[in-house]
Amino acid sequence: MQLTTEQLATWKRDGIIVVPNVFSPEMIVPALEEIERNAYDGLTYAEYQAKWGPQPDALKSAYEKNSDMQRLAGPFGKAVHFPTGLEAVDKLIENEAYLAIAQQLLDTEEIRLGYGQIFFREGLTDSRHSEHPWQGYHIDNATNSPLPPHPDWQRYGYVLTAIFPHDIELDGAPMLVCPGSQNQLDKIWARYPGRAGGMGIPDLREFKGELADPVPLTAKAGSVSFRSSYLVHAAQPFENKSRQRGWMGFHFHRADNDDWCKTTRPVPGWGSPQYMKFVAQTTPAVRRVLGWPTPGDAYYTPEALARLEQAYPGIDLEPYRKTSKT
Ligand SMILES: O=C(O)CCC(=O)C(=O)O
Repeated sequence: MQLTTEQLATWKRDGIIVVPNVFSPEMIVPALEEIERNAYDGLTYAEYQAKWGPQPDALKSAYEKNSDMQRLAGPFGKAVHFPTGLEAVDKLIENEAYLAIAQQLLDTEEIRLGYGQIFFREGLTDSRHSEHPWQGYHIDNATNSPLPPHPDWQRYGYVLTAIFPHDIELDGAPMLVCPGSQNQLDKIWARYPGRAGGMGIPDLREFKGELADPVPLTAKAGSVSFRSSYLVHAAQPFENKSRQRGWMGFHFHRADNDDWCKTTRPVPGWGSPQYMKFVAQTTPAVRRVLGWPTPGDAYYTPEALARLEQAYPGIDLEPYRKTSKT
């Protein structure tokens, strides 16, 4: 999918774009079902609301048994980090149109995955926001980078993507973002120098007239938001408590930033069964994003291919065989 000149100009100016129709309903609907059942202890959203809506106290004591980290994926969240083991969710990264957009924004064909995560909030249980509307503004760079934001945000920042499996409306707690702030961090840094890769603003009102006013990140199912890791944003409460708001996020960086783009999250390591299963079944394009040499690379000798076959049972090595140099 080729971005238009206008989309590229918006990216450069705002540090965020929402691209519609990147994912078809055939890809999104099964992913949403998996995300809901993962979030609600096997229930759909409708079943969860019917069961727990009438008993808020019991709901609170039930979901509070789940750790904060698990709750990133919903009140009863289980799988959180990529590869989640949820088949339709993990497969979202195989959409080549989606990867092509990340490549264009990072201005290189060699992109790498820093991290992937389900992020899910819902009205009955949500408290993942600040008390006042001027609080909570921050950048997310520290999730994958210990280096402070650099003035050249396109070269050294990374891209956080959010794949929307359902519509996000104004009353469903859309994220609030300050467009253009990725390019204005010097003003904040002068007053509130961040720690390592991170930066937070105690009171957004201090930057009135300097940073753009926050705008809500509403979106349609199947669209994807791409934002700079330097973009200032915050969470807001649900206006309508009968809403859920979820996405699958993948964070991409340039391969030549890979040395310092390491996630702080406890991801399933490359030797974990779910990682190995995913890698065995995915596409060469995704393996490349995970750091495998591209098909055609000198790595893929017949001997190396035989070893890969043993290491990743069931893997289709045809794309590597066809182009391997003997
Ligand atoms: O939930 C939101 O809208 C914002 C979340 C957030 O600030 C973050 O993920 O860093």
